[in-house]
Formats: sequence, C-alpha cells, structure tokens
Amino acid sequence: MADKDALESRLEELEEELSRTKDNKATNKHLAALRSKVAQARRDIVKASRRVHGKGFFVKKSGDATVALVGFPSAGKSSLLNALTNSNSKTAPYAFTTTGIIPGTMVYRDAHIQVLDMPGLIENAHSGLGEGTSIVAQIRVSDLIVFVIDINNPPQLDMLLSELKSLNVYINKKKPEVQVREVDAYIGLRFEVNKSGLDEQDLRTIFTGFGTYNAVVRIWGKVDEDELISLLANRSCYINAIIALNKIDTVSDFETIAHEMERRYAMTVLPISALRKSTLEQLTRSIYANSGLIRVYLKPRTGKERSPVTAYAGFTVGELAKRFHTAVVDELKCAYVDGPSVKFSNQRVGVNHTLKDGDTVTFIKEK
Ligand SMILES: Nc1nc2c(ncn2[C@@H]2O[C@H](COP(=O)(O)OP(=O)(O)OP(=O)(O)O)[C@@H](O)[C@H]2O)c(=O)[nH]1
Ligand SMILES: [Mg+2]
Repeated sequence: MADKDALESRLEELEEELSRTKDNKATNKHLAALRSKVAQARRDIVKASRRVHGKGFFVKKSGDATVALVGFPSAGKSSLLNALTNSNSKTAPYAFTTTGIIPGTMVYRDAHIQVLDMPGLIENAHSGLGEGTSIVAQIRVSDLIVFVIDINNPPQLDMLLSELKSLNVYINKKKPEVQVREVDAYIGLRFEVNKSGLDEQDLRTIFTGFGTYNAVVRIWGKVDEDELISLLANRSCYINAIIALNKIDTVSDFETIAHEMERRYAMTVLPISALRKSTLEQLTRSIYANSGLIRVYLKPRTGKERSPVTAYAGFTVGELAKRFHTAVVDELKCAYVDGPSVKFSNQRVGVNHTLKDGDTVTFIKEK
C-alpha cells in the first residue's frame, strides 16, 4: 500500500471532487461512488497510521478521569468533543472523518476530564479485522463510555452493545465476584458459594477447561457461561455508560424518542445537539457524576479557607490524605468532616471513613 502522505493527498483530491460535484439526479450515482471511495481512502489512512505508530494510536490517559465517545460514523462524536472541550477535531458531513483517537480536556467542577473522540469504526472489531481492535483497547481503559447516537437511528445502539459484548466489554454491570482458591490436595472442585445461576456440572466443565481440578470456588453474583469464561481468562472489562442522543434539532419530538430509549435500554439518556452548546449542560453534569469523581474540600485546622480537590467515589479519609497530603499520611490520626457523609457538623471520623461529594475534611495528626 502507498505511504500515508500519498494516501492523504488522494483523500484530499477525492474530497475536493466531492465538494465540487453538485447534488442532483444526474450525479447521484457518481456521488455515491465518490463517497464510498472517500470512506475507503479513510480506512486506508487509518491502516497506514497504525503501521507508522506500531501498536495503533493509543492515547495516554491524563487528567482525573477518561471518557470515551463511542458511536457510528457521522453520529457527531467530533462535533461533541469540540463542544465539550478545548479540542478541534475535524467534523464533516460524511462518514469516517476521524481516523485517529483525538483527545480533549473538559474542565468541570475543577476536575480535568479527558474526553476521547474515537473514529466511527467499531463494527467487526472482535474479528480483529477493523481498526476497532485498538479502539477497543482504549475503551477498556476508560472510566466511562458516552454512546453518541444519532436520534434518527436509535438501533445503532443495539449494534454497538452487541459488538462490545462480543469483545467481553460489559456495560453498566457490576463485576461478579469469583474467588478461586486452588489447593494441592485432591479435593476436586468444591463450590462453596454458587450464585451464578449455572449448575455445578457446567461449572466443572468450565473450570477443568482452565486446568483447575482441585479448588474451593465461591461465585457471588449471577454470571453466564461466556462471562465466566472471560472473567477467568482475565479478558473481561466492566464499564459504565450513558447515552448522548444527538441531533435533537433534526426531529420534532425528541422527548418521546429519548424516553423510549431510556425505557428500552435502562440507561441514562441525555438529549443533545452537539451544535448547540446550550443543550450540553445536563450531559456535562452526567459525565462528571458517572465517571466516578467527587469534589471534596480540604480545610486546614486553623483558618477558614477551603480548597476544592477532585477525588474518587468511595475514597476514604486515608486515601484522600495519600493523594493530596503525603506529608500527613504517616501521622494521620483522624479527621473532622462536615458534609453529606456525616451526621453532624465537624464530626470526628477515622481514616477508613468513606467520603461523599461535597464533604469538607480537616486532617488531624497524632501529637
Ligand atoms: N443537525 C445537526 N447536525 C449535527 C449535529 N452534530 C453533528 N452534526 C453534523 O453531523 C456531521 C457528522 O458530524 P461529526 O462530528 O463529523 O461526526 P463523527 O461522529 O465524528 O463522524 P466520524 O468521524 O466520521 O466517525 C457533521 O456534518 C456535523 O455538522 C447536531 O446536533 N445536529
Ligand atoms: Mg469524527
């Protein structure tokens, strides 16, 4: 295949021809052919850039959390990235405009959230054929998926979900806890706890398939065969997702479609228009709330100044100290906390106390 520069200039020529060609009956067929050539040229560029960069186009994680925009070509992912962040990802009215993974940073409540614009190439990723494989690697390390769905085509979501499932990416599902303690003695397989919903015969087949013959096994949650296999193989990934239902400006009754989707998929649906910033407020809030971030305030023992910091849901006083106040960690005795996680103001709590969004914390060192 030709090198990337040559491919890019060919793409430019095709795009120019496309923009020059008027859209009418006589040119219909020619336009369709041109569009598919453009799409092919973009795929070729993606392939070429993969070769140049070796592993693909992996973007390093940065900021407090990483959010992946996932959707079909032309759903409006790049437009949304540009509206949410300081980035300037190319957008265009044809498919496969974005050929790499493009990062941007969204600042909300003092948190820096990395937003990744993905090329619209997810289909058939599991076969390892499309460029989807490297995209999926990036999705796996993200803290949240925002499915960008064109409101004119809600079934796009079915295809995205089934593709992710075949890649062992489980959406909005708690990771089932499976404990396997292998033992040297010939005890066979003992299923001490089995809440999987699978019978022991099936479980035996799966475990012996992994070479486990003598072990005490506890399965604490519901799980089907495929999921258990990917769990045991360490291939599964559990990630939360919300839906940005885009292009609401193109339909007359977006609310009905949004409610229907919410009901059908049991997921949070945010109706937006990536081209109108005023519609993005709720989505922004939802991204923050679902990426596992909280904001707490640090207050010194003396003085009233509170400084906001970004922490993670489930953080304890001890973990907060480790992250922001390494100096106090070793001598940390307790903390005074004010806010949603405590019953009364300035409550004294231990290092294992779990914080909530909006708490104010004062560390107390041992004397
Ligand atoms: N009317 C309308 N058009 C939109 C909206 N969001 C995006 N578009 C248009 O849809 C087309 C595709 O948008 P992109 O942002 O390039 O889509 P994408 O998902 O990044 O597409 P690929 O990079 O090809 O995967 C562009 O012409 C955008 O201007 C929207 O909310 N309303
Ligand atoms: Mg794009």
